Amino acid sequence: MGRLAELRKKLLHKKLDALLVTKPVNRNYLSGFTGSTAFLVVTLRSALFVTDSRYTEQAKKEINGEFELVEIKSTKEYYKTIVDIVKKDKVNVLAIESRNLVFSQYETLKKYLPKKEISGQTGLIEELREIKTEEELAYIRKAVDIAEIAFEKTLKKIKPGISENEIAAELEYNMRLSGAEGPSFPTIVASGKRGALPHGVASEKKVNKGELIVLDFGAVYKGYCSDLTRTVGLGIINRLFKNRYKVVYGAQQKAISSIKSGVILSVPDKKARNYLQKHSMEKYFTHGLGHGIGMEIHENPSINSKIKGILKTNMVITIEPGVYFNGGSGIRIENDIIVNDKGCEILGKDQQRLVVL
Ligand SMILES: [Mn+2]
Repeated sequence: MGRLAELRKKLLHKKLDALLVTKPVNRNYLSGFTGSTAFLVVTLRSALFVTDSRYTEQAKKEINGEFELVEIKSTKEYYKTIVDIVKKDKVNVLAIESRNLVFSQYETLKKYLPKKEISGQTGLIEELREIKTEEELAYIRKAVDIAEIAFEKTLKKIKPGISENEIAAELEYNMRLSGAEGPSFPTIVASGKRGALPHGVASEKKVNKGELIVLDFGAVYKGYCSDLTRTVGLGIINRLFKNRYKVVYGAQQKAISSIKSGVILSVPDKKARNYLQKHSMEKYFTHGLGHGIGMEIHENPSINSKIKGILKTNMVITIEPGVYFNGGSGIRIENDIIVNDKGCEILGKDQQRLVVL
């Protein structure tokens, strides 16, 4: 079944007559359009792709044939297009993406459609996006490969006295050279004590001998993200750090070995947490184990101990246990995982050995 048909099935099931799509990645997912300004109206019968003259040519090339292209010249026409299709297709309940419609737009919609129900929805298209097609999986695998190649190149440049910012710049430059459209998010390089900040974006701090360096980075390829975290040592690394690293790796492996289609979503997080607990490190693991990746760097499903639902074939998730010692150091190891019927496919290199530069 095509994406539009899947969405209509959901609309019917929820007794919604139409959906106004305003979230850019969802618009791209359904229509194929990669530009920055457009919206979709999907009713049970019609599918409109609405944009202005700046994007008409691009849309003609990109959007799939199920959509009718409508060019508008003003904001007023934006609302008129919606009102017209609501009338034509006898829409009573118009769903909106409540996290992606500005309040003033909602108020204007209400004004134009006083007798219609406007239903705020979240996750309609996001739920479809949880399960990837073979094509999407291929893009994600490539996005991981690009990030790995760039990381290997960057390792050669890491020396005492260079700054975290320089390392991040090198890594992002290398990802671009290896075929990335850009980084999936601002690269994290957190060395020494800064490693205790789980999301310590790169700073002016210089890296020193004896420190662990946490690098969290990813590439975008054909609109799909990768997300990897590597912890490396510089100079001589003390036994305490090495032992902690082993425990984090062990926790990652415990979690990964539990992954299989049909498994309850909260299981991998619990496995990792139990393993850390055995080594008295559980209290230093202060975030969820992972998250879905795809067109967005964080998408469904979340992977934590409270989440409901099950793992399904062709979901793509990160597994990233981390421990953070305030005033000390941080260690995180992250790989990307494709769920399948037999278990899973691990993307990115195995991190058993702590790389010491
Ligand atoms: Mn991540």
